[in-house]
Amino acid sequence: MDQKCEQLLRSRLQGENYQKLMDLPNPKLHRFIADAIELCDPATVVVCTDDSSDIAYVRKQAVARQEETPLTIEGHTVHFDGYFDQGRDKDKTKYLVPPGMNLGERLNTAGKAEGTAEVRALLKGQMAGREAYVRFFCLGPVNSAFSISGVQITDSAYVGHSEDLLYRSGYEQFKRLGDGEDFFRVMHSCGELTEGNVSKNYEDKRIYIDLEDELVYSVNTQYGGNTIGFKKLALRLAIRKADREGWLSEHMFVVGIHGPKGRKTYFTGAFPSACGKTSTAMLPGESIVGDDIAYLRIIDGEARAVNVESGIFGIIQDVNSKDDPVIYKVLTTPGEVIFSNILIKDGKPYWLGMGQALPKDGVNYAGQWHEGMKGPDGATVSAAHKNARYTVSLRALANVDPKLDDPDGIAVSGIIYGGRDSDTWVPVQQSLSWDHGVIAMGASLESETTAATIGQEGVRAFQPMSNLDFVAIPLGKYIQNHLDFAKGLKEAPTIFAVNYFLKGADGKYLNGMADKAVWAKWMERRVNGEVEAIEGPTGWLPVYADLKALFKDVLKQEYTPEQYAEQFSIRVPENIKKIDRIEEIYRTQVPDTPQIVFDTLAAQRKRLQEVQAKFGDRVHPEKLR
Ligand code: SPV
Ligand code: MN
Repeated sequence: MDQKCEQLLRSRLQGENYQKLMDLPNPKLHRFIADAIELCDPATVVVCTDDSSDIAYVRKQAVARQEETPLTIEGHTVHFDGYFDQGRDKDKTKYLVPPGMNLGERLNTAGKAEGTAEVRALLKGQMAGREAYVRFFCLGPVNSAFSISGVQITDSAYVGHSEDLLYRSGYEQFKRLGDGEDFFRVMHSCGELTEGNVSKNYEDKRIYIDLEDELVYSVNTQYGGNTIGFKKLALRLAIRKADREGWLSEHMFVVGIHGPKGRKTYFTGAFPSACGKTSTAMLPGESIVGDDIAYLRIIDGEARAVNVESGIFGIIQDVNSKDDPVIYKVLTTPGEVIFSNILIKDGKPYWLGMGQALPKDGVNYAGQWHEGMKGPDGATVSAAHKNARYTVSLRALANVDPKLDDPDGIAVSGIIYGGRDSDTWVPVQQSLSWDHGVIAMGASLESETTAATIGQEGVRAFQPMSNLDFVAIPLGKYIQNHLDFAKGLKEAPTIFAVNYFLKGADGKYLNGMADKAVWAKWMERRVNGEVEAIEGPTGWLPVYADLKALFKDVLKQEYTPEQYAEQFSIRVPENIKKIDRIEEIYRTQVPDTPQIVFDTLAAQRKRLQEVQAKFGDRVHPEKLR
């Protein structure tokens, strides 16, 4: 360590905090912490190990500093983000790219030198008078081929507390790293706070990701998706690392679906935010490994996946005792839960779609709230924000999978792609091959926008692999990596596409929320060769009799031939239009698109045109037999 760095750390870190940092003999780490202290100027710095007393300290500070307020139920707290800080801010999130790095036009970038100067100027002195926390985490299970070490310095105890619920502690992992330089770094400050303890200068919010140095800067924001460094910020870094090293870093859940005779089959699934991802990962009766981010590697010729995280930062809207009994129980019984941006009245949390009437006043993300109140932007403020969330450890869930921390992960049998699509895809179908699944399902995914990101909702948007927001390499290369992944496998996982949001001519959803459990069981049977399917132009389709039996078995419901016909008839013009849209995007905006993408889409268009010529615009699967 150079002398200046050494002196700075010695003078700014007191007693055991200095020792804890020095016990990690890593010059790059020391330089990072010294730089952050010098730049942001915190009053004190607390270095946290994996020790439960350090973790408890951060949790207590979150309350002491009023970043969180305790609720009536023991262990529950609420945190509020600012009115204009309620989702991931795509406009304010940029990749810092050095000269010569070309990421294509779709990504939001800034020159590394200018961007770094800009964000560092905003961070300057921002921790003054405040305590900062140095936190070590391990992405993926510790001590495994998947593990990536990460360090974050933040002046938010809420962020630190959230990370304790969401990630595996990584101080000991850093010890194993020795003086290795292969780790992610995150520097975060909430910036100046208002009296209500929210980031005041939200217009100067910046989330800048230095891809070359694997370093993230975040300032003037508190919302988890912008500040919890090891969620989407590290995902972007991991996608690049995976590209270099030949594995996949995905916006995917991992779930074990139970089949007959005690069988368990693992699936990963990529859905854009707020499109049923967490609720699929948490299906009653199934086993959850993770709900948001997965790393996939080839180990001994097998596709293996781990949950990068060990907790859930989940959307709370529509969580109710009937549809989501497992998480509902966690949210209503003692244990560690951080609620964010919900409504509070008399120490009790309320959220939209919780299955009971909401109070007409209380405290929410706009402050003291009453029904009909207008926010600072003139819009009517809803009781709770649509992107209100809960943060819990997966270990609190009754159905957490025993392989959560397995260093070898789980064997992936199926991969599911799903988006919010009101008019095109059938509720569930299986791809014709790995390449077809990657291209016509994953790379062709579209989804209507939601409140998880700031901006207009309900707009159909291109969302390849549900990972577009985070893909930090040229998109064509990212797709090629998926195509190549199967080449290293003895047997590729089966790819499926689901659509929970299909609507009928009357504009009403054709499926209930619970139906996804049936599609999951069908996919499990299919992977294990236990149900037949009908080969259609867009993929293999379920046979009515199998779904009827599964509806009865899983949901104790009748499933009529009319429902099947409406849900599973191929909507030919819509599917052709979709191909036109997707092809146009790849042709005009993704210069490095592999040729096989165009070939696969063209073949699908041809198949669609052929069935259209024979059977018309709506084609019942039975006609295809
Ligand atoms: C998502 O929006 O996809 C999330 C939450 O999982 S965030 O941390 O905001 O990314
Ligand atoms: Mn997500």
